[in-house]
Amino acid sequence: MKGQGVKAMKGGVIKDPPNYFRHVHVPTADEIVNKVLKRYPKLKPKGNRPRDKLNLELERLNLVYQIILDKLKFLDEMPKPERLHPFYLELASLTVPYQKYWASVLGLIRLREKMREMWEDYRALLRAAVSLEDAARIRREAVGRALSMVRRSRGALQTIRDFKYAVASLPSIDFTQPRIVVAGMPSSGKSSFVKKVSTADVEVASYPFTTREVHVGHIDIGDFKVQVVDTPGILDRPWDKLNEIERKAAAAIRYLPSVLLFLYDVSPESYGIEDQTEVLDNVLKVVPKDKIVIALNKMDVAEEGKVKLAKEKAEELGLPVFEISVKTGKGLKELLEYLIKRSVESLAEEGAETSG
Ligand SMILES: Nc1nc2c(ncn2[C@@H]2O[C@H](COP(=O)(O)OP(=O)(O)O)[C@@H](O)[C@H]2O)c(=O)[nH]1
Ligand SMILES: [Mg+2]
Repeated sequence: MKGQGVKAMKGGVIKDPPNYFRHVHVPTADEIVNKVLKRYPKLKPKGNRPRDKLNLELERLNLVYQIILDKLKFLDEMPKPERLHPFYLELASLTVPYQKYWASVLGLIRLREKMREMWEDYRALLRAAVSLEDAARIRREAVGRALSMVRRSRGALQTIRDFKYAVASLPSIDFTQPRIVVAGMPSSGKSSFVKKVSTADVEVASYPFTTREVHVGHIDIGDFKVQVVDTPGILDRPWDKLNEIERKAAAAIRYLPSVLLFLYDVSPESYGIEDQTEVLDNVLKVVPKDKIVIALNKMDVAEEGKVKLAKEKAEELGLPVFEISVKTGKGLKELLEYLIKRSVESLAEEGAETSG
């Protein structure tokens, strides 16, 4: 080993894996082969002397190996799984198991090393060639072997590409900063809440296996940048109606919240409180109870009976309850202060756990 390829294994936790992966280009095998086949025939001898023709063979050899090794440079940017938060590993693994991703990276790093050695060997052979025919034969063999190695890497490259796209399509979450996750039935006011309390632009991302958009907002408060994350179409369906993959995707939500806000919609048009409580039960399946906070939303048009039922449920569970209206702003300040305080405390506890 010449110390190359080791770079990929170094480095700390990657803060924004989707963004990181979006900016690395992972070529397909065809892309590499086609680039070689396109550039390689364009080389012409500098003159007509036998020496020029011999040089041409050397240049051809070098060009082919340079193109391939250059295309494989991305390997140095591929993070080992330990550098990705389990939230990303678990979700991306629903597309490509992260072990398979990493095995492919390591396999290609070994192949690249082998290729460098081959390049050196063939260069030496070419310099020692006894005739032009001999040189051409060596060059053909060197190029043929290199290209067939690339073709055999098709699967490994595709695996890495699939993993890359799987991570790149996930929402950007900074796990070193507090996260407030918002759950509740459709139309309970989740997106409205995220938009209302966020100071900066709200980013739109996708969450796997739902067609709906996830909104991620931010609240800057001195030392911290609190993230507010919407969860549409994930925990709001009955658990037994989810397929296995959706269930795993829903379970990965457990990594997200420093604190989870569950919204009850208490307006006349809302779903029944019992149906909404089923969604809360789903939340309780994946998120620890001590991270959950309840708010009754749409108090500006509240239906008394619903308020009573929802409050009873929260009290029965021993969870904190707030009464708010995202529309008028009523109760939002108190709730937000509480959520921020709790999320910062919870982050400190996470830190204590991971640093032992
Ligand atoms: N009256 C009233 N309407 C609200 C309130 N909060 C949200 N809404 C409305 O409820 C509807 C659904 O809100 P939305 O944020 O899209 O819910 P989501 O499906 O949980 O993301 C929208 O028409 C909102 O304007 C509220 O406090 N009072
Ligand atoms: Mg929404």
